[in-house]
Amino acid sequence: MSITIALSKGRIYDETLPLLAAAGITVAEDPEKSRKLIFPTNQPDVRVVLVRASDVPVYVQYGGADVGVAGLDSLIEHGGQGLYLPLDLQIAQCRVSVAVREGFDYQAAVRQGARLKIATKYTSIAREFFAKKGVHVDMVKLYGSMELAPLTGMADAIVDLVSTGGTLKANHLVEVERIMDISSRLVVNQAALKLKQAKLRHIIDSFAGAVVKG
Ligand code: PRT
Ligand code: MG
Repeated sequence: MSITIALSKGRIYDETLPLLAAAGITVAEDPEKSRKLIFPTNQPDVRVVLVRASDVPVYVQYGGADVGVAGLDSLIEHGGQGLYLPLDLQIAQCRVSVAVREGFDYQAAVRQGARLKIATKYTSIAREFFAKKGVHVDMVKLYGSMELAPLTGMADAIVDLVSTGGTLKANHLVEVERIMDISSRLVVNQAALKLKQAKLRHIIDSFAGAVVKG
């Protein structure tokens, strides 16, 4: 029984490579230089598939992959059904924050009972956060370039991932509230864990031993 590992290109792939190495797995080809979606590894029974970051939980849930690496943001939006999350890998760290246009009076806008127009890809996280604050929100779902929404008057605020803050700054936006810290998790299909226990345990244990705490 072979193992399929779902990863996304970019920071998650890059930061997962050392963890794969700890499990004795090396990918034969550099995915950044290829248009392929399936990559063999040095182990004949292990392969890596590359999917969109937000699709990793979906592939693992439905058994398209046995195991994957996904940001907590993607996992919360997905809902986590059918997934076992044994490890915080401490990689691809960032935070989910609220940001507004420079000069926008956020504190006045979120006074109790107010209405706020939010643009975000992270509608579940945003909805729960503002519900707890008692602020009514009109949600505009976007799939990228959230920063543009307040600049064009389409929204009062955005809820987005922030890492260095450089993207907000370049677009004259300011971070006004931090909602939660984000890192990536190892995601395992619950049925696969039973059927392919030895191989998946090896991956989980090797990853656990290689996590850099911080
Ligand atoms: O890009 P795509 O639409 O395919 O999907 P994605 O953006 O979800 O995937 P990807 O590969 O960009 O990110 C994968 C995961 O990395 C996310 O789900 C997060 O868990 C994590 N991560 C860590 C980040 C960042 N840091 C990050 N900075 N994901 C995205 N960003 C973006 C952010 O959305 C914003 O546009 O980078 C920009 C802000 O960065 P700073 O450094 O300018 O603040
Ligand atoms: Mg991205």
